[in-house]
Amino acid sequence: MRNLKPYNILLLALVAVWVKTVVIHLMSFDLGIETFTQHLILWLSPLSFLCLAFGVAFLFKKARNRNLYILATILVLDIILYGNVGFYRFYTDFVTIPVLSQTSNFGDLGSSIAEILSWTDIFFFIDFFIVAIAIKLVKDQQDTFTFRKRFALASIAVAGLVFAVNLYYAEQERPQLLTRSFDRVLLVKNLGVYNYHLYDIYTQTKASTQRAMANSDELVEIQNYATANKASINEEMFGKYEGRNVIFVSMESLQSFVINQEMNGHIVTPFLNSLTQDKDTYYFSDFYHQTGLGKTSDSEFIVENGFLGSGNGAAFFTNGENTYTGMSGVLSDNGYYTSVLHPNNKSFWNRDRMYQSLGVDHFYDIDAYTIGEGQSVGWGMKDIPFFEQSAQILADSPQPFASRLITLTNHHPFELDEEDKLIPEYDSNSGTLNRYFQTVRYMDESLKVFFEQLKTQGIYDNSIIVMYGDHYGISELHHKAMAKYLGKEELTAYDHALLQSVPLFIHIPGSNDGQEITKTSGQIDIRPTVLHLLGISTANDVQFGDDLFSEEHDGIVPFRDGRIITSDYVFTQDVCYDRATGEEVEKAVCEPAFEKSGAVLNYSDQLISLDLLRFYEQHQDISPQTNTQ
Ligand code: GP9
Ligand code: MN
Repeated sequence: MRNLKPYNILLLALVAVWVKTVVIHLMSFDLGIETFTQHLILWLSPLSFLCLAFGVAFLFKKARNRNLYILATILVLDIILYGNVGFYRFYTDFVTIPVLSQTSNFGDLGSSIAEILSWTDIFFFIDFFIVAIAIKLVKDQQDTFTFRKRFALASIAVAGLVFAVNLYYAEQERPQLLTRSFDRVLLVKNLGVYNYHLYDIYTQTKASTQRAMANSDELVEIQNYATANKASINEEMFGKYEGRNVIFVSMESLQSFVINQEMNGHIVTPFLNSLTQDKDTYYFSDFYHQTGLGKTSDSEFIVENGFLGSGNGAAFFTNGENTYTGMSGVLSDNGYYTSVLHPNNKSFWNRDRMYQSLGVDHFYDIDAYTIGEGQSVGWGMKDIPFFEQSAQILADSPQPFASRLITLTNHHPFELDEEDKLIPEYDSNSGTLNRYFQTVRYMDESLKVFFEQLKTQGIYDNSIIVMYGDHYGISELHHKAMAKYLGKEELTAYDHALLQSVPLFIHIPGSNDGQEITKTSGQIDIRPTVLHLLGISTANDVQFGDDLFSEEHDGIVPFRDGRIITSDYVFTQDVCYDRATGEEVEKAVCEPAFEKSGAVLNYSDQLISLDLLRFYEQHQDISPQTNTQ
C-alpha cells in the first residue's frame, strides 16, 4: 500500500470539496431538502462529477504537476459554486449559459455586489486552503505506482456508477426529471450544481447547433402554410369587445368529465355548471388540451403562440430564449398591460425567462403574495386566498390589462386541509381519483369567490374572462377507477383520447349571447379567438389556431403525441374510430385529418427548435400564397 501514499492529497481534495459542496448546497440555496432520500441524493449528487474531475489527476506522474492540477480544479469548482451562490442571493435562481451571455442582466447587480458579498465568504474557498496547506506540509512523494491509467479509468467507472444510483433515486423523487421537470431548483436539488451545469451545457449546445443552421426561407414556408389555412373572421364578433380587459384563468388539471356531473350524489362543480347555462358565457364542451411534457407551461405556450409546444420536452425550458410573437407581446403593443399571476417560485418551468421572451410585462410570482397561516397546501398557496389577493392586484393594474392567473390547489396529489373539503372523497381503488373530486370542488368554489371579488373591485363589467383546463389531472394509470366512475367495464384507447377534453369558458359580462358550443376545438384556437374579439388582426401571424367564432373553423384537433380528434373521428394508437358509434373504422376514414395534424406538429417543432420567429419581422409583408385569393 506504500505506493498509494502519493494519492493521499488527492483523496483529501475529493473529500474536502465533496463535504464543502454539500454543506453549501444546504446552507446557501433554498432547495427544500427534508426527507432522508433527499439528503441521500444531496450527498450522492456531487460525487460523480468529483470522481471524474479528480480521477484525471491519476494521469499526472509527477507529484508537483498532479498537485497543481488538483489545486486548479478546486479553484475552478470553488469559483463555479461561489458564482452560483452570488447569483442565487440576487436572483434566487441558478446560472445558465444563456444568462452568461446576457450581460445586460448583470447591470442591475452592479450596485448590489457589495451587499451580496461578505468577507465570511472566504469559507467558500476553505477546501482550497486545506489542500494547499496539506501539500506544503507533506513532502513530495514521487509516484512509483504503475497502474495510474487503470486508476483513472476506474474513477470514470465509479463516477458512472454513482451517477446511475443518483439518477435512480432522483427519478423516484421526481419522475422524468430530465425530460419533464425543467425547474432549475429541482435539477440542482437532484443533480447538484456541477452536474446541473453539464446538463445545461448539453441542452444549450444542442439547441444552438440546430438553430445556427436555420434560415428565413424555412419561416416563409411555414408562414405560407399558416396564411393559406387560416379560417375567415366572424365580422360580427371582430372587435366587438375592443378595449376590454382580458383575464385568462388556467384551471389546474381540470378535465371536462366532472362538469355537470355528480359524484355519489354530490355536485362537483356547482359554479362552473351555472356558467354552462349562463346568458353571458360561451361554454365549449368539446374542447381539448394539446399539451405534452411541458404540462402547465405547454398550455401557456399554446395559448400565447397559437402553435404546439415541443415534442421533446418543455419548450419553456429548452427554448426559453427564442424570439416569440406571444399574445402578451402583441397585446402590449396594442396598449395593454400584460401580466401573469401565479404564486409559485418564478424559476419553475423557467417562467421568469420565458415570460420575457413572450412579452409579458410583469410576473407576479410567489413574492407578490402574502401567504398567511393555513393558506398553503400541497404545492403552495390555496386558490381562494390566491384569487382574493389577485383581484386586488388586477384592480391596481393599469387598464386595459391582459392577465393570466394560474391556479395550483387542484394539482396532483390533490391534497386539502379538512376545512376545505366541501364534499367527501370518492370510493374507488385510486386515492388520486378519490381526492380529485374534492380538490376540483374546492377550485370551483375559489372561482366563485374570484367572480365576486372582481365585481367588488369594479373590474368585472369591463373584462372578458377566459377560463380553460390546462391539461389532464387523472392519468391513464387510474383507468380502473375511472372506468368505475364512468360506469364502464373498462376504458379503451378511444375513451382515453376523449377524456383529454378540458372545459373552456369565455365569459363576457353583458354579452347576453351565452350558449354551449359543441364544435370540436383545442387550446391552439384561444389566441386568434381572443385577439379577434378585441379587434386585433392575426392575418400575418405565424400560428395554426382558428377563431372559434369563425364559420370556417375546421374542428381538427392534433394532440402533441400524434392523436387526433375531430367532430366525427378519433385517431389514436394507429386506429381510427367513428365518434357516432365508438367503433373502429378503416384508417382511410381518418386520413383527411393527417395532413393538418402532421403540418401543425412538424411546423411547431421547427418554429421552436430552429427559433424561426427571429426572422419574423423581415418577412411579415410577404405575399402569401392562399387558396382563397
Ligand atoms: C407549477 C404549476 C404546476 O407552477 O404550474 O405545473 P404542472 O406540474 O401542472 O405542469
Ligand atoms: Mn398544471
